Amino acid sequence: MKLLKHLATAAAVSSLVLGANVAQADSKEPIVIPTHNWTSQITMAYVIGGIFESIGDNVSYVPADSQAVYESIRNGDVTIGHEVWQSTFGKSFNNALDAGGIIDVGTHASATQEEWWYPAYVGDLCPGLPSWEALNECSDLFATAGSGGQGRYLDGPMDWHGQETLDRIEALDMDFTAKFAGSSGALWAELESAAKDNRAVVVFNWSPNFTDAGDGGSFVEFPAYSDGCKKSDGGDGMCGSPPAGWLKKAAYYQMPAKWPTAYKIYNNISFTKGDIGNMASLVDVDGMSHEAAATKWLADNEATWKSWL
Ligand code: TMO
Repeated sequence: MKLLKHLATAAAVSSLVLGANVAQADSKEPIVIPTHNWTSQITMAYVIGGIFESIGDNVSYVPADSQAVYESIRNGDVTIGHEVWQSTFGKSFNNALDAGGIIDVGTHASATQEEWWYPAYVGDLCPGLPSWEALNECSDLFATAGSGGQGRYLDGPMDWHGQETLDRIEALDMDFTAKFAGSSGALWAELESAAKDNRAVVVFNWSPNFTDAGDGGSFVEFPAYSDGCKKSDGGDGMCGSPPAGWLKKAAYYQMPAKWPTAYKIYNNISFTKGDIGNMASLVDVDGMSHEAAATKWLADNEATWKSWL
């Protein structure tokens, strides 16, 4: 009887405490943040890691495949996915959502575009651009040694698009071949080499990116995207990618229970087009390391990120 009363009191006290909303402290286990193969994502990993460390949490970084990572988040091997680009990763992310174990933590302020892209001077070489039909009529300008007389499109690394580009070229019956770049750096090296010779070039690119500033360039305009138009989604493949795609944040479903304060902050985090372009530019234009770029971004934007705490 006395024990029961005691228990009842303890329960009353603990419900009082819960009612007062005293938050559970974050786990000291590291929050695992993935790094992929493009600049803003890696810099942003260190920016977000720095924000979590500012509240006393621990973080670790793990290089991860940009498609397989959603399965790793679902399993808890990786805690967050902070740049889920609609066109390139939407399918892997949605598959993980359907399977369970991953949370959609909302979108960044920035919209995204991922598409075939050419530098501004190429518009003078092929005046019908940005239409894809005009590009196709100029295909011989884009031929390289080894492209068999067809135009050559330099796609991103294979883990980004798989067969999608080849499907599109075939569906639209284009006079182009695709080559996969070994890294995003190979895309920028090709742009630089082509510009030196005033040579026509078309590569995969995206926005926000460092190329939003500078000499400029444009995305090729393909037939409009609609849900399901890609071949891999069951469509005919005769379409471009979304002109204003979303950029989402993903998290392991146990993050809110295990790191409640970090999760609340993560929920508030929202980067703009300017923020993300800057994270890329500090590395790809200014030549900083990703870590140094993140440190600089945090120092220059304290008012922004402290408002998320
Ligand atoms: C996912 N990416 C930004 C490389 O298109």
